[in-house]
Amino acid sequence: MVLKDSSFIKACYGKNEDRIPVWIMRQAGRYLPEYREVRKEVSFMELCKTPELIAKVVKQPIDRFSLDAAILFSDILTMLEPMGAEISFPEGGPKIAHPIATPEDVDRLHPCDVNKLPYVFDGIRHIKKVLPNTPLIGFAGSPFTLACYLIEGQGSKNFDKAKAFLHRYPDAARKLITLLADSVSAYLSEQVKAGVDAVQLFDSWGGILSREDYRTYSAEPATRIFNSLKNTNVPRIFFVNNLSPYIDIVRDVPCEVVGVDYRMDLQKAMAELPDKAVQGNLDPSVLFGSPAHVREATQSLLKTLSNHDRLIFNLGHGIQPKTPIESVAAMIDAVKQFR
Ligand code: 1CP
Repeated sequence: MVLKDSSFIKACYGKNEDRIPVWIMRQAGRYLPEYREVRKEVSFMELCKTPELIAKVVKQPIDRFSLDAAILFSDILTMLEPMGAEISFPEGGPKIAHPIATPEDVDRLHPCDVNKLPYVFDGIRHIKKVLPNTPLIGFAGSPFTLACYLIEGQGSKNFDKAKAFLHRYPDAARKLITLLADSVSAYLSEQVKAGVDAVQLFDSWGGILSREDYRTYSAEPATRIFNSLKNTNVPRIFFVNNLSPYIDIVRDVPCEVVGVDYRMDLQKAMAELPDKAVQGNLDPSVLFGSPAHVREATQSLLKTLSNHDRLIFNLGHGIQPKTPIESVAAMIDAVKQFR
C-alpha cells in the first residue's frame, strides 16, 4: 500500500473516508510486557542509541494491536546532548546536570549538530525496513518544553524556575528559545530525510504559560519550526497539552493536525479548528476501567463528533505504565468497529 493512501495520512489532511485511524502516545513503553523484557537487558539510554532495538520496540505495539501509525522510539531530551547538556534517565525520570540558571549558561549551549545523532536516523531506517507499510511519526519537544527541562534540571509540576527565567532574563530566554527552535527544525528535517512520514511537536508544558507568553514562547517558535518543514510535504502535528485557553492562537499555527489533550471537549476543538485535523483525546485514566467501560467511553466520545474524516483517535496524553492491556485492546477495537 502507498502510505499516502493510509487512513492515518488521509485523516491528517482531512480526507479520510475509511475507518478512523488510531495510535497511542507512548505506545512503545512500560505497560507492554515485551517492552519490559527488552528493558531488563538494557538501560533506556542504551535502547535509544541502538537502532536494531529501537526498531524492535517500535514494532511491538504494532504487532500486538495493528495500530495505524508507529512512532519513533527516542526521547524529546535526546537532541539536547549534542547541544552540550548532560542528560541521564534514572528511575524517577530524566535529569539534566548543571541546569541553566543565568544568561551565561545559555551562551554555553551550541546549535544541535544532527550528525551527532546517527542512532536516531539509523533507527528510522531500521524501522522502515521492519514496518514498510505503517506510517512512521518522527517527533521533537517544543522549544519551551525543552527549556523547562534545561532550566529546571528535571520534571516538575509547575516549572516555576523556567517561568521565572522568562521574566528575569527575557533576552536570554528569547535567545534560548530561538536556539532550540532552530535546532528542532534541523532535527525534524533530518528525521524526514531518514524516512519519517509525519512529524509531531510535543508542547507538553506550554500549557502552563499566560496567553501572552504562550504566543511568544510556544506559538511563535512552533510557527518558525513548522514553516521550516513546509516543503518536506509531510503532515505536521502539534500536540498541545492544555489546548483550551490558547485554541484561537493555535488556529494560526501552520500545521495540519492539532493534538488535543483530554481536558478539552473534542467536538469543540474540531469546531474551533475548522481547517485542521484533530488527534485525541480519551483520558488515559479511562483505561483503568473494565474493557466494557472503555468500549463504552470510546464509543460515546466518537458519537459526540460531527466529522470523522479529519480525526485521528488517540489518548489525550501518554499512556500510563500500569495500564491494563485488555483495556487498550478494547479501546482500539471500539475505534476500529465504529465506522
Ligand atoms: O524506563 C523507561 O523505559 C523510560 C521511560 C521513558 C520512555 C518510554 C522516557 C523517560 N521516555 C520514553 C520514550 C518517549 N518519550 C517517547 C517515545 C515513545 C512513544 O511515544 O511511544 C516519546 C514521544 C517521549 C516524549 C517525552 N519525553 C515527552 C513529551 C510527551 C509527554 O508526555 O508530554 C516528555 C515530557 C518527555 C520527558 C520524559 N522522558 C521520560 C520521562 C519519564 C519523561 C517525563 C518526565 C517528567 O516530566 O516528569
